[in-house]
Amino acid sequence: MLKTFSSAISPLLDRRSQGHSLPAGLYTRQDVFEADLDVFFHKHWIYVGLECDVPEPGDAHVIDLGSASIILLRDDDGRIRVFHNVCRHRGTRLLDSGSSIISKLVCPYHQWTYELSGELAYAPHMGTSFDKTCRSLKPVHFKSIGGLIYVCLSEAPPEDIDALERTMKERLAPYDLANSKVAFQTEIIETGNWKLTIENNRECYHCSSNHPELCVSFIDLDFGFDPETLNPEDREEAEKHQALYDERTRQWEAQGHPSAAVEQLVDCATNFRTQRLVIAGAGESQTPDATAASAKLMGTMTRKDLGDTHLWGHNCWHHFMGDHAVTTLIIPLGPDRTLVRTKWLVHKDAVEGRDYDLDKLTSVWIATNGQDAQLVARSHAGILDPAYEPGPYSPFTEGQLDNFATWYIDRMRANGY
Ligand code: 3BY
Ligand code: FES
Ligand code: FE
Repeated sequence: MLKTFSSAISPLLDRRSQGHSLPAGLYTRQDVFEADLDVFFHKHWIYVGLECDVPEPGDAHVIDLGSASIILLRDDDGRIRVFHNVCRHRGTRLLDSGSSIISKLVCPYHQWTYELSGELAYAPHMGTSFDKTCRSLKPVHFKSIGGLIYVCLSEAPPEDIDALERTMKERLAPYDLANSKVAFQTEIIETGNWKLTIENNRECYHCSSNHPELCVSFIDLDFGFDPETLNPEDREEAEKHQALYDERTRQWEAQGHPSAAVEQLVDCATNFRTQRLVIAGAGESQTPDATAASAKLMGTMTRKDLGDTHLWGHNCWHHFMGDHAVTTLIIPLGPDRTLVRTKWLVHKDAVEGRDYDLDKLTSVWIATNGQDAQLVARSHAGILDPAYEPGPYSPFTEGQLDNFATWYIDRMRANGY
């Protein structure tokens, strides 16, 4: 059945009230989903994968982004390239979604054949006057930021990715992500809107009652910071955490490890935040007992006690620790369907069974992702109910959700909605 909408998107944006979750339609409507894909996944910088997804020349990795599809590959000279997955003859998709190994890019339709540099090498039956040079694959704007691949499908990508690049190049260098390997990866399809997935990730209000495994190693800094309603025990706990953060951050910074928070949250196109987080308990890693899962540390790291370099953007969150990293990206598939792709990285020479135990490495975030998927589904289901009305964010633990909603509305406006 054809669905029509009585109102355009703009009145819904108008209805957003500061400090509150979004009007239902912004989470649930098909036209908003399509606008979101266009604005936030085609016109903004998004994180799509890693240099180490394509470690060798000829490795290719296709990422579908709504109606668009891109190919991340390593060319014969070892350089990373990103192309639109669209044949320059009649537009056919060149490669299927996922990873493959190729020596050339051959279109299955009429065999137009491209070098890994994107140049068209072979186009049968096009005549002698046909100029192949203007039919190379279309490149996609991309940046490798310390081994994380960010792309922007727009012709004029936002320039304020610079702040992210500057900050993270330095912070990520010791992890040498380009020389890590993907030890494990999962894909979950959450039955909820992508903005609920992001909102869920930006608060830990829900952590203590939903994430027993994560809470062993994760200290929520926002925990109960409401001075009026905190009972003395919680207040003491909160003050202890704050003191711990202050002390560790000062020590790490003094030792040359950038740790203080850097963020670009509102009044910007590229939304990110990073901070070196303190790991609880044994203090080494997000594992069941907070000790390192991999005996071989990441990159040039020599210490396991440098906490968790946390980074998030509007379609991703990452945790970089001494022994491993966990990196997650999301791609909206529908108003109520969101792909959540998580990768666990270890040093490229780390050997499973010898240097690390896969279950110890992955179990905390496998459990956490499963719990979050259920929360997002429940949240979306409730928002579909006619009884839903936008509710108030906690000023103490949900400030980042308010920032995200504000940024979302601003960026929709900036893009003509
Ligand atoms: O950003 C994260 O990964 C954490 C874990 C749970 C909620 N969030 C603050
Ligand atoms: Fe690709 Fe014809 S569409 S060769
Ligand atoms: Fe969670």
